Amino acid sequence: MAIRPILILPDPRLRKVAEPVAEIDDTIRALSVDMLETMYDAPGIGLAATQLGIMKRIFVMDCAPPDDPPQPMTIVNPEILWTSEEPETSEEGCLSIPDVYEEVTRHERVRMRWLGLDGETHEQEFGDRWAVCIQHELDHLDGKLFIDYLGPVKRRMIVSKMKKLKKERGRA
Ligand code: GNR
Ligand code: NI
Repeated sequence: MAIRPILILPDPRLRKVAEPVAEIDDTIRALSVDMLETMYDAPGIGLAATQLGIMKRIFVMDCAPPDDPPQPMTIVNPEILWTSEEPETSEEGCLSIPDVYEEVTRHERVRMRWLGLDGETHEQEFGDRWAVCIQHELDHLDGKLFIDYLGPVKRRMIVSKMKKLKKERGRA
């Protein structure tokens, strides 16, 4: 098990489209363990392989409320089958854009099909934070970030801030 470094914006790898996973093997199982460990350490409620520079369609999430037992999930080759008409706006953050939080409007509920680590196809409807997290992570697998939903002025300000942060971290 290992905590792996998370890519920070701007990084061209965060803009790449990830490739489907051909089969669940030991490499994928080991990656899933590292991704969950990295996510909990951060801490975050989700993490896409793209954020570790691995261009595979896999993400992990645990959106259980803080006082509830953990509910880690590993999602491989996700497909959105249905989204609710109702929009829902909530504040989002991203481990690849540290300390930036902005309101984003997404679908309130989603129905997703995915491949589990058990090798089985799963299908389930999600709401609340799970629905937000799924849409955020799926965007990562397609090279999208939540700042893409903001206006150009705000987006450019955030990119400048992250360039500065990376420079400071590099010097430290
Ligand atoms: O930890 C995270 N919190 C979060 C809060 C609101 C909406 C989305 C997220 S996902 C984020 C972790 C992350 O960057 N996943 O890609
Ligand atoms: Ni993110």
